[in-house]
Amino acid sequence: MAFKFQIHNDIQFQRNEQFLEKSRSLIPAPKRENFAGAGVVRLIEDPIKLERVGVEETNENLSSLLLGQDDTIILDFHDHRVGSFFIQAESVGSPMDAPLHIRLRFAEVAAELAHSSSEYDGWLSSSWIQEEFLHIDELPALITLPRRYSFRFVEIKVLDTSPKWKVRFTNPVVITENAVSTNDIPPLHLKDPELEAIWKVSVKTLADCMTDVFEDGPKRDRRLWMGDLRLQALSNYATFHNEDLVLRCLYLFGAMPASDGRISANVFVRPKEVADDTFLYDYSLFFISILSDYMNEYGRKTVLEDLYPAAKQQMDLALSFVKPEGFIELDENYPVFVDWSNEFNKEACAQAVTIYALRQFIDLTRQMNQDPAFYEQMLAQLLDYARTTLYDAEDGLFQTRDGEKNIASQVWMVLANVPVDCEQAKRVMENTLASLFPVRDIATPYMYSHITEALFKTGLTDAAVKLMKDYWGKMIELGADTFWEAFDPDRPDYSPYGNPIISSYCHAWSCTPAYLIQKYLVKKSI
Ligand code: RAM
Repeated sequence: MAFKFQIHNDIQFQRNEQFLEKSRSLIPAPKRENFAGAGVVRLIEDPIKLERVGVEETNENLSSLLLGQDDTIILDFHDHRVGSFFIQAESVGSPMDAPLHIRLRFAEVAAELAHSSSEYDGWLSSSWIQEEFLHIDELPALITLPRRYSFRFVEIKVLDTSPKWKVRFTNPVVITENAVSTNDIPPLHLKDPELEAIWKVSVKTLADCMTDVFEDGPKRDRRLWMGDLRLQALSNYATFHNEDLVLRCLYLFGAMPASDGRISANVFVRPKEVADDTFLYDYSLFFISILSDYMNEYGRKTVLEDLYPAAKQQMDLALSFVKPEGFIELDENYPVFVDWSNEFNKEACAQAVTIYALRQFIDLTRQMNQDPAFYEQMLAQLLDYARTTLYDAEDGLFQTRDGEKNIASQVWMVLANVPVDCEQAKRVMENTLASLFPVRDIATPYMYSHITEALFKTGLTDAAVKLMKDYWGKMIELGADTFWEAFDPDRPDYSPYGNPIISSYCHAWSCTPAYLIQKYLVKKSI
């Protein structure tokens, strides 16, 4: 894990109040749903589940359980939920001569409950751990908590009552408030039940990451990231068709670039809209891609007119990194993300992502009736360098300037249409399968998405479907109700943060099978 926190206290941000006003006007009305009927379960060893931790029903009736010091119950809400948790508590026995003291833990997967927060020593703030300690002076009471939680399981441990009385819990309920509900769209029936299950979990993942913005993860980060938004918006066009939420997010990013024009990698919306002082080269460029995808979907000229200047600024800044020979050299204040792994050289990816966004930008420039000549010339230069210096005709693979050939470079070159034609693109991916597969040391669905799309795009459908099943299908086998932020099939227990208690098991950038299945499998068979 090589994430470096960026802290730039000296950077000033612009604030376009008109755009912010527009973004506020697009906040969706939350859809409230109540979920009761949680079962009581216990943790068991289950060799096929994540970290070998599964659950089994205890067949106990919650209201018949009287709990005293050190007693614990685990409630199972049967699926992933994002919302507020409520439960009734009452004292049973002698008068309540001391407060009730409890600990609550919320877990998206059972494995989280097998760890204790005291073991956590990772680089992300421990404050994300979904654990609360409560003193309750008077019972009966309806226990409510101030935060929104992301979970399937709730563990309640009674730290103390008193020897004179015990506590009884009844009526646990979750109230969820997402922008969409999975009931809004009809189920997709596919001949292949494994793909159908993958589609369903993707849609659930996407829905649970749609609140008043497209969040990256409802458990952790809980903010709008550009890289995640691009994939969420594409998946949303294939499912919920929530135009307003995409627009809201575009206007949020467009409203708050830094004073040098760069759009930040993520923004916060509470208590008020603030752009984070984190900048990623590819994420800034994806503002163009998201706008372009939006225009392809809805074609609203007024939106383009509003946001084109910010898109142009991202492209102009990116092009300032092009060296006279035609390659891109970034500086460390503006790193390219591509994936969490730093085990591979990302230089060729930066070249490809620039070409990818530049093609879209030229198209937007034409839609604005402006002259794209300068950008076309830059595209020709970047393409020429990629097709000659970065392409090794001997083995039909792209390389970095120091000769490294990695999967991510091939994938992004193919997605950016760098190969001269479809046949060459297909050969690049065939060569990738033959000499660079299997994927190693990549642990994000984000990169796996792009690999899968490059295989689909070049017509290698069987390989794409296999990868989707081996990756997303494997998460389901391990117990996923929603797809995870990080997963390495070679090391299923791997957490980028050293402990699953902080990992996000419902993460936006993993929702892409909803998009990929629709675009490359469903549409094709019509
Ligand atoms: C993490 C989050 C987010 C992602 C960034 C780069 O903090 O998982 O989704 O976009 O990384």
